[in-house]
Amino acid sequence: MSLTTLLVGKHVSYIQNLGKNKDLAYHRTTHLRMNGIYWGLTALHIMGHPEALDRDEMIAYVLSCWDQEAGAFGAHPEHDAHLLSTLSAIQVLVMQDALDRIPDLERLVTWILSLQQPSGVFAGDTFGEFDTRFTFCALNALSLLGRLNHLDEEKTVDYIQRCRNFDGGFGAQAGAESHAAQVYTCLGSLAILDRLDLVDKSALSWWLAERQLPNGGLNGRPEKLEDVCYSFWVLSSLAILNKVPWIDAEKLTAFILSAQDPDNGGIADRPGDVADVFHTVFGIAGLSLLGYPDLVDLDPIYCMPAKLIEKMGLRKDWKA
Ligand code: GRG
Ligand code: ZN
Repeated sequence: MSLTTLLVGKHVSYIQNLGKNKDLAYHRTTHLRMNGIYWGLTALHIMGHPEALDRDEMIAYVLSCWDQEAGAFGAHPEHDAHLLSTLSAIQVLVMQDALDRIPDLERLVTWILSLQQPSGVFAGDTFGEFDTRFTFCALNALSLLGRLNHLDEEKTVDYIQRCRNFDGGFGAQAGAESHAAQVYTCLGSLAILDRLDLVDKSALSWWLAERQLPNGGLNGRPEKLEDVCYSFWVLSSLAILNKVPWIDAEKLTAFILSAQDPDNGGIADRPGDVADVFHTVFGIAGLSLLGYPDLVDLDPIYCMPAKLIEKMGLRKDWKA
């Protein structure tokens, strides 16, 4: 079957059904539950159906994941707090216009700041694994909470600069190879801090444009397979650099649409694979950044509706 349009109705019911089928996979993914809610809700927002999931139930779930000992959010009730789930919880509360429901904002800000290491990078939790992903989560969260002014900006920027490679890209840690998802987290972090002057824009734009393969899909680094989620990691980075036209939009659109499940909805990493909510949101996000008809505009840094980010006074000037 040739898939040439976005099956909005199918994807909305796919997301609505995610929490209903409590099978083995559901129970094995508790550590991703909060992220999953953010991914599902964001996809619904982009498709213009933000109310397809119950608001009160969602807010109650987020609050049930508050880790009283840490003062931040876990992925599931009784789980330890983590930056990944904390950012998702904050993003969900922003999209539900319920930021004021955070149990203790001051403790939350203190917890996020406490994860910064002497080098400037952030750890994901108190166990100490560090990565530029977590730096981005911390900056994004502090920015949404209006508390960026508490951050040691110089130290943060220093570490991100140490992750910049000869090809213009960025890796997960200083010395690690460039990877498109880490490019997004480093570029997004620098964009939030208004420090895009530190980026080799020409080298990085070329590296990102070279991620497109003859089948239209994008990969995350040289010699790797195409994958729908890079439609977001690569395109959002190009959007931050004002270079989306460097990708062949028609071919990428066709690739994303071909990875849809025409029966049950959802989008997979590539055609023929099983759909999941992660690839569903990042496929739809990619289509929004490509200007696909009738989708809500997405902010490429925050991966939330542009209008919402604008209303919070956080939208950057893309013409700059
Ligand atoms: C607000 C959108 C948003 C995100 C929050 C958590 C986070 C910040 C970003 C995650 C970035 C990241 C590292 C995503 C993983 C992407 C991915 C497909 C990794 C797989 O890497 P490999 O090496 O796969 O297994 P390849 O494609 O290289 O074979
Ligand atoms: Zn993927």
